[in-house]
Amino acid sequence: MGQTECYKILSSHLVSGELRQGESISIRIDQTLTQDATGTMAYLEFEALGLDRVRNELAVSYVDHNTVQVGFENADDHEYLRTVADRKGVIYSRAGNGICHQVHLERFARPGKTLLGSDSHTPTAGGIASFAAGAGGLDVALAMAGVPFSIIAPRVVEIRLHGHLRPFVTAKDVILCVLERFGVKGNVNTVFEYTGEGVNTLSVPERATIANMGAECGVTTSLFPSDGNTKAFLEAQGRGDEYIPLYPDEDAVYDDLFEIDLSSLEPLAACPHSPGNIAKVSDLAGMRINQVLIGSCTNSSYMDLKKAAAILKGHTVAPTVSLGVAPGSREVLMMITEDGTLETLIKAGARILESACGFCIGNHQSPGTDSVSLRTSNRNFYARSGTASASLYLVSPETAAASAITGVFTDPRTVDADLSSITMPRHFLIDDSGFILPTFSAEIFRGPNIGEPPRNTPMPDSIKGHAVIKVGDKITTDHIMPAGARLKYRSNIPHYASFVFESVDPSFPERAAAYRDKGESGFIIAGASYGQGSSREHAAICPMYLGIRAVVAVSIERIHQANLCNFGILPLLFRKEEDYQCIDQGDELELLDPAASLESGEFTLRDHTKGIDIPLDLFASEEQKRMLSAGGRLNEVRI
Ligand code: MIC
Ligand code: SF4
Repeated sequence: MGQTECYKILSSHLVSGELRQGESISIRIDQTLTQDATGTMAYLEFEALGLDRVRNELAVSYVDHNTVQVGFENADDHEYLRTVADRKGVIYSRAGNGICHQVHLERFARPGKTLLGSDSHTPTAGGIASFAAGAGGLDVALAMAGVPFSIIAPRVVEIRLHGHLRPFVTAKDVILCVLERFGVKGNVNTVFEYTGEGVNTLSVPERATIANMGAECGVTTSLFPSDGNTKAFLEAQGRGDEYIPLYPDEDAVYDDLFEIDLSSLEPLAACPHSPGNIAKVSDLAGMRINQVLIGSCTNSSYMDLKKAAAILKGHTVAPTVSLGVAPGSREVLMMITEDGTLETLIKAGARILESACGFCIGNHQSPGTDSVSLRTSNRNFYARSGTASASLYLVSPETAAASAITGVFTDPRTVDADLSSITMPRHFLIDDSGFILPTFSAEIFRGPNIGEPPRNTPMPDSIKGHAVIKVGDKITTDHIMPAGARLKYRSNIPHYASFVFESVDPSFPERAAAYRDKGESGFIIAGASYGQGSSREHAAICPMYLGIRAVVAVSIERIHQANLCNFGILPLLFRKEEDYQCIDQGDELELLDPAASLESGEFTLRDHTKGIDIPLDLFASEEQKRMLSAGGRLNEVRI
C-alpha cells in the first residue's frame, strides 16, 4: 500500500511507537522556532532543563509579536531572548526582521524536515513540504533539548485541487473554502494533504497561505508536495541546494477526500466571530467598512502586497477608511521599497506598519466602537482586535484593497486592474543581517518582569472544590488568556493571571484565587472545542496558578490538551455529552479516588450540589498520565 507524504516524513523521523493511525508515536524534531510572546517562557523552561546548548539541527528565536514597547517590559524581554539565544546556540531574528512564519519560510524551512514551533501557525511551512506543527513552549523547549515530540499518528485527508484560480480569486479563498467544509472544530489529529493538478498552479507563498490557516480547522498540520514550484522558490531564495522532491505515492490511501475545483471558486470572507463562518464577498458587497488591514503571517508576502498595490494604484483610500499595511518581513519591505510598490501604497494613503504581528494580535490598530474591519489575517475571534464591539471579516489582499478604495465591501472582480503579470520573482532580495548568530558567550539578561517558570504540585489525593466557571462551545485561548494590551505580561505569571477570562468573566481570577487560598481545587466546565486557536501555554499556566486542577469539557483541542497535561491540569471529557447541562457554575464538585482514576482513565465527578455522579474520561496518553501525576512535565522530565 502506497504512503502519503505525511507518513513518509513521519516514518523517516519515527523514534518510538507504531506508525498506525490513532497510535501514540514520537518523532525526531529537526528544526524549532519560537516567537517572543511564547518564547520567554520557552527559554526559561529550556534553562530549567540545565543544558548548555540546544541539541536540535536548527533553532531560531523570532521577535515579532511584542514589538509595540509601551513600558519597559517588551524591550527587557527582547534582551533576555537575545542573550539566552546567544548563550544556548539559537539564531536570533531581531525585531523588524519580520513575522516568524513568513521569515522561516523564506530562509529556513525545508522539504522533508520536521519543524516544531511555539506558535499555532507553524504549519505555514507545510507550504514548502515541511512537517511543521505548533506546540506549547515547554514542548518546544524539550525539542530543543533533543527530546522527541509525541503526537497521535494522524488521519490524513486528501484535498485534491483541480483547475486554476480565476483572476482576483486567491489562495485565501481556497483555505476559506476548506474552512467552510471542515469548520473550526472536530479535526484534531488530522493532517490535510493537498494533491491534484491544481497544486501545480500555486506558488510556495500561496501554498503557505493555505497551510497557515489549516490551523484554524485545528489540524496538526497541512502539507503540499515538494515539486518544481518548491524548487523555484528555494532557488529564488538562494537555497536551491536544499531542494528534494517529495510526493505521496500514486496509490497512497487517504482517510477522506475533499475535491475543490479552483476554477469555480469566488472571493470569500470569514465573518464575525469565527474563521469558520464563511460567506461570499458578493453577498456582503455594499456593507460600509471602517478599517482595512493587510498583513499577518497569512497574507503579507511580496506578491500579496504587489497585488494589493496594483489595485490601489491611482486611487486614494476612501475618507471613511483607515488602511494599514504590514509587510511580512524585512525582505518583503526591502523588495517593495526597491520596485516602487511602497510608493504606490503610500500615495494611495496606506499607513505603513512595522513588519510584525501587530494588528493581528490586537497589539495596536484596534478598530473603533461598532466598526467593521476587513483584515487579511487568520483569526477574527471575539475581542481579539482589542475592540469587543467591532466586527472583523477575514479576506484576501485583493478584496481588502478593492474595499479600501470604495469604503464598502467590494468584490475585487469588479475593479479595473490587471494582476496577471504579478508572479513569483526569480530572485528574492536576500539580506540575512536581521539574524544574529550565537557566540555562546553572552551574560543572560533578566529584567524585573521575568520570573521563574511556574510549576504545579503533584496531583493531590483528594480533588475537591467548585466549578469556578462554566463556558460554552468554541472557547478560544484568546478568551482564556487575552493578548493585545495584556501581552506584555507574558513573562510575569502572577500579574498576567489577573486577566484570565477577561472578556468572558472578569471576576474569574478573584473567585478562583479565593477558592485556591482556602485549599480547594478549581474546575473549569466547558463545551465543545475548548482551547481552540493559539498555542499559548499561558492558557494553562495562568489557570494553574489560580488553582485550577481540572478542565471538564465536551471536547478539547490538541495543543491546549497538551499544554494542560504539561502543567498538571487534568483534561477530562464528558462520557455522555448531555451531562454538560447538569453542572452549573458554583456547584461543589469532587473527583472520586483520583489516583486510581488516573491509572484507569475513567473518572467519576460527584456534583455535591446536585447530588449526582457524572462519568468522565481522561483525555491523555500514558506519558501524559505520568506528567499529570507529577504535577506537570517539568517535575518529571529527565534529560
Ligand atoms: C496567535 O495568532 O494567536 C498567536 C499570538 O500567534 C499565538 C501565540 C501566542 O499566543 O503567543 C499562536 O497562534 O499560537
Ligand atoms: Fe503573528 Fe497573527 Fe500570525 Fe499569530 S496569527 S503569528 S499573531 S501574525
